[in-house]
Amino acid sequence: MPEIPDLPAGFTFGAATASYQIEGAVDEDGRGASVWDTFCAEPGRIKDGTTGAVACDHFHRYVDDVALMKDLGLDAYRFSIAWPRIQPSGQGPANQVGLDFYDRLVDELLAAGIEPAATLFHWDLPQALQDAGGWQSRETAGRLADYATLVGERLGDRVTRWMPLNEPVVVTLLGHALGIHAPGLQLGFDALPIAHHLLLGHGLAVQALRSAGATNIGIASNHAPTWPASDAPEDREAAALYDTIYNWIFADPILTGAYPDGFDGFMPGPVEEDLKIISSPLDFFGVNYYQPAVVAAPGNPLPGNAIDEVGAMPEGMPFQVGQPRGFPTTGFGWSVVPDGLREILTTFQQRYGERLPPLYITENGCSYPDVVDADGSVHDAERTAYLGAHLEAVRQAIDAGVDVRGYFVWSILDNFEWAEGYGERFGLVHVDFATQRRTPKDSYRWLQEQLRGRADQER
Ligand code: GBH
Repeated sequence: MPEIPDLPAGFTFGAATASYQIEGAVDEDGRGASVWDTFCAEPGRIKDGTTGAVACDHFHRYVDDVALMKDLGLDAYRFSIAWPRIQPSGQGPANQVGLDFYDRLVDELLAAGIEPAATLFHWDLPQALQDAGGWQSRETAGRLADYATLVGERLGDRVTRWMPLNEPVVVTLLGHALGIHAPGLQLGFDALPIAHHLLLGHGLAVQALRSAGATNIGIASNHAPTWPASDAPEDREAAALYDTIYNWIFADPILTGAYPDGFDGFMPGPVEEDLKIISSPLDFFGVNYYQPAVVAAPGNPLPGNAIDEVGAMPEGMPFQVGQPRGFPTTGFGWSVVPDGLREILTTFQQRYGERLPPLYITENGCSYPDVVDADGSVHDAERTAYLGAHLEAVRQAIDAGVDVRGYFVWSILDNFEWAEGYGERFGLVHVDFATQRRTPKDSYRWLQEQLRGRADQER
């Protein structure tokens, strides 16, 4: 069994989820439709044909779920607020009953001694806003800010960390360039303006949250160290381009107020003015990490494990993307490369230096097919090893001088894994979706023991 490495006193241990992946109750308390309800209803979009209509039924079971988190010993819990519960048609006054759910959840967490960390947009855009152009429209950025004001006013006194956006790169790339996620558009490079509108929405929402009295504001942004498939100059060039598009067109404008060279020209609107908003100061920057990307020039060999996204890259792209070979893979087929986490954290430190606020790992985790034994136990030794190794990578980054303040496991519960449906299980707790029975896995027991050990030490 691995041990959690020594991490600074006050280091935050949390777990993360997202509304559409766990809540269910899609028609309750006035919730409007989201783009994911629509997407799931389209044949062929979700691997197993499922939807998030019930998911973990967390909307009704949040009290039990918070009890599981408390028992585990978490310091913090990152959840997302379903925008269509707060504004069923995407704009206008708050649906108070919709807000009530999060009010109850936040109070339950606080009573359990767990700090609530809220994401505002974890991909469930109100369908009415999509009908009006979604993230292709600049207006949507302003709508995010209005929504931020409503939740900030209601929950700003109790939520201890805020993230307006989850993974703008994934919304841009999978949602609008490749069409694997809602709203299922395949715009290729014409998706770049989506990135700008998301970033503008982020900046406006940061300002709106502050005006509403919320404090401690950041982002949860997906990042992948990007490795050329070979030393050939064309592979290095292709990798540098993908690195810019995947990582730096999102992080640079937020942290430096400028797009990487040459990208301003692809962005719509008064870009210089917008960048001032986009770079509104943050209290922390959250990195979601899963695995590095390996990139080759078109036509060159790409030695890597195939992943869906690779197959989905349209013809004529200036790069081919895979993931590193020679590493173990998760049940999902994702390469397990803990050192990639150390690498991306130190890259952030080197790239931004003094301008970098404290970092959090806002997501990291893995999916394996669970086997539930007759006695109800789930022996997920791979997950325990995965978490131990990634925490060790965090410690190495800290030793190298990076200010990392916390780590959130994805996820506390098995849940609706987007286009994969229920086939991929990321939880520390097994969910039997037929009965909604929750079973803590061995990795949960391991983490519980480790966190207890830490708490005793800090006493
Ligand atoms: C996160 O996304 C989400 O925030 C969360 O909702 C989700 O359940 C969780 O992770 C697990 O999937 O084509 O090079 O990007 C993760 C985003 C995007 C990371 C696809 C892995 C594959 C390689 N993922 N990516 S690449």
